[in-house]
Amino acid sequence: MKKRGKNLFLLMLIWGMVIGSCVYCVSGCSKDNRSRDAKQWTPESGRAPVAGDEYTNPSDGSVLVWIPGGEFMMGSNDGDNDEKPRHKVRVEGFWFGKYEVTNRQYGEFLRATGFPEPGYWDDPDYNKPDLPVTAVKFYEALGYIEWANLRLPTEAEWEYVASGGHQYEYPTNNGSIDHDNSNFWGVGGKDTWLETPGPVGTFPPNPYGIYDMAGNVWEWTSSLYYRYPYIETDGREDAQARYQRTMRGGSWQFGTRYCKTTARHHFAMHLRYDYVGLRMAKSGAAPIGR
Ligand SMILES: [Ca+2]
Ligand SMILES: [Ca+2]
Repeated sequence: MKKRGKNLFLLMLIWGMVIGSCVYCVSGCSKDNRSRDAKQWTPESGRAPVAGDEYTNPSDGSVLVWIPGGEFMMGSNDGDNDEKPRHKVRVEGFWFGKYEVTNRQYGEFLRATGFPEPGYWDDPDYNKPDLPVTAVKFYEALGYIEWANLRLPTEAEWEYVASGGHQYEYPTNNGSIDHDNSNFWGVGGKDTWLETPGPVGTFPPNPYGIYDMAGNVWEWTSSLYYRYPYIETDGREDAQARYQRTMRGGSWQFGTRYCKTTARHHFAMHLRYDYVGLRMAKSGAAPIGR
């Protein structure tokens, strides 16, 4: 009886291990499936987007990544005067462009609307389909977002994503910057572009899965160039106001200090330069695409 009891115990132990393994496998597989499913989100899914979800905008093909809302410290007390003071800002969840807007996308916009071509549109150093569109005036960016049913990110949203959830000094994959993770002035490593932008998505993405926030082309934001603290409701998000607009991230023609997460730059809305492009965003409160 004693031996039979021992065998029974061993049998139950083995059976328990088998059942446990199956449960673990099933739950693990389910988790993997959920992760895969979560990558693509549509309005018809009937669920709220979660971190890492991607949505492809039907108008212009922009791939947007869901950024969960939260608080972060905006600005820097060690940077330029316009970055001071460092202060807490809260942003709501929103969609943010995975890539800078490309020439391919901008070409669709031009054909659909008859807007004037941006600068360098006929220059082979700038006009390849996978390069970011450059030399776009702010007013032309407004035309693009209306056509695409999207918007520009606010300065706070841009910096929130740029900080990578880790208060990164540079908006890169690891918080530091070099020619293996960004296209800024000069060449080296994977950065082979001395005097032009490179194809979007060439370098590793940041922790949110976003490409080319450091360098390549500057990106227009919707925000007027006001002093800090950033207060969304103080008039700086007035789309009709005529004043300097803020751009972020540096470009192929600027050094690393301009690529910093907190660095701010600004231009008048009617100017175009061959190092200024744009990136899309979309609010998440209302159902997408309606
Ligand atoms: Ca370069
Ligand atoms: Ca950029």
